[in-house]
Amino acid sequence: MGVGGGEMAAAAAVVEEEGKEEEEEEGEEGGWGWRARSKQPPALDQDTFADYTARTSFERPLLSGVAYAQRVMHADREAFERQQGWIIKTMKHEPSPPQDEYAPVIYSQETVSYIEGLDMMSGEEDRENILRSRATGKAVLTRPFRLMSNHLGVVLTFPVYLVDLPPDAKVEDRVAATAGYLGGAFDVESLVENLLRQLAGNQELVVNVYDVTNHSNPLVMYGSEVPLGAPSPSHTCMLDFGDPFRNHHMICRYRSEP
Ligand code: WA2
Repeated sequence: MGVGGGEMAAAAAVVEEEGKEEEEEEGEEGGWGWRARSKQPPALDQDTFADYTARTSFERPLLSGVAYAQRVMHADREAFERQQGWIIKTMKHEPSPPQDEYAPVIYSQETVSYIEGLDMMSGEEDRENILRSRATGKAVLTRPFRLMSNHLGVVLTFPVYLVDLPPDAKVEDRVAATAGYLGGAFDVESLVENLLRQLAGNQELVVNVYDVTNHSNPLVMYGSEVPLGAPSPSHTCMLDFGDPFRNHHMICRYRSEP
């Protein structure tokens, strides 16, 4: 079951498609960096992002919403805040204390507009994901954690670079070329609950989702802690959220008679 790869490919298409049409006449550099920097007025703004992501959300039915966070160095913070007209806040909604760098959300799909203006590096799981995505150039997934929606879920992060990098680019070159981060959340708790609500006789079904990246320490992503080797007949299937370094599976069974 491929729930992830296509999801983010579709999210990444937000970046790609913006670049495509004018790539021929404007030169080599692809992606969104050159466009965001070279257009006056900028080609991308919150309304364009919200409109495009809303129109393409059917491509990412499992993501609760996508957003773009910009990489801002501390030296550039004041100018950034003046230009935006707001102050970078932490994920606890407090003004951000000084940091080496920040990742404030500047564009968001309306479904996750509550993360607008927040420094996504102020949350441990989001921060680790941001650092890993820009160091590898790949889409990366967090471990399960409580999202700002207050539901258990995971976040998929995709780095955006200012220039095209070769696949074997050094980590420090990747970091230096980083423009920002495109990402979205899988709100697994509400996904499974909505699914179960639609199933006839949902009272009889028990669903558990685990992050089994470390097989000896499965992390609960949905459902209560129950032994993995279930006694009653069950069906197990793998889930693919788009990060090949993380493994997940889902176990479905009928609730055994008391
Ligand atoms: N998106 C939605 N809800 C969240 C969340 C998140 N992160 N983190 C906690 N709750 C803009 O990786 C960059 C999305 C973070 C991207």
